[in-house]
Amino acid sequence: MSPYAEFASQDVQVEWLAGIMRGAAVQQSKKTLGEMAGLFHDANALCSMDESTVVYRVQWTEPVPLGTEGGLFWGSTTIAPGRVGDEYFMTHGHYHLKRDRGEYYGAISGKGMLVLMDEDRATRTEAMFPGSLHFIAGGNAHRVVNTGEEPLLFWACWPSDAGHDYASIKTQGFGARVLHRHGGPVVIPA
Ligand code: PAN
Ligand code: ZN
Repeated sequence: MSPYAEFASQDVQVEWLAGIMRGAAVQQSKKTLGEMAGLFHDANALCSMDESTVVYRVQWTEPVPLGTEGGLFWGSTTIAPGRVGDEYFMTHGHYHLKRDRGEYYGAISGKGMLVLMDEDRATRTEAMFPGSLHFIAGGNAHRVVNTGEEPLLFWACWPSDAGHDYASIKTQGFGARVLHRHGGPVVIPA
């Protein structure tokens, strides 16, 4: 049987502008400040904050089993506004386990930066704003930073066999951080 046959019976609806997915197949997760310890550079600032604060939420659907070659996953991410010290709320960030797998991000509301890092740690950013579309080429670690005062919402589409390598980011970080300086975001080499 085709690995895609089951998808015909899935029933997922989206509210595009709200980033909400509905249906039995929809999965969701959230990441709190406590779960992100070690990712922000100012550990003291983090200590003085409520560790149950939700930094971002993700909803997604996996119409084929994780690891299936040729399928696609679809989801939304909403990052709350906020900072840990001078560092904006952001996603954990990851490489794909299968390094050559790419991804699309498309921003709906809010503003921020997509931080991209290749395997030589060369790091660059792309501005995210309502309507911005981002092709993340294979081999690039990706993280989104909310530099605004509203939630930052984007949709994403990624290959079902991409997988997520969080450990490399946890241990080595990105080659740059986006920090609040002189009233706005500045990209600082790390
Ligand atoms: C996205 C991300 C999502 C959350 O769906 O998984 O924005 O970011 P982290 O996975 O870094 O916590 C994606 O890039 N999928 O591959
Ligand atoms: Zn990804």
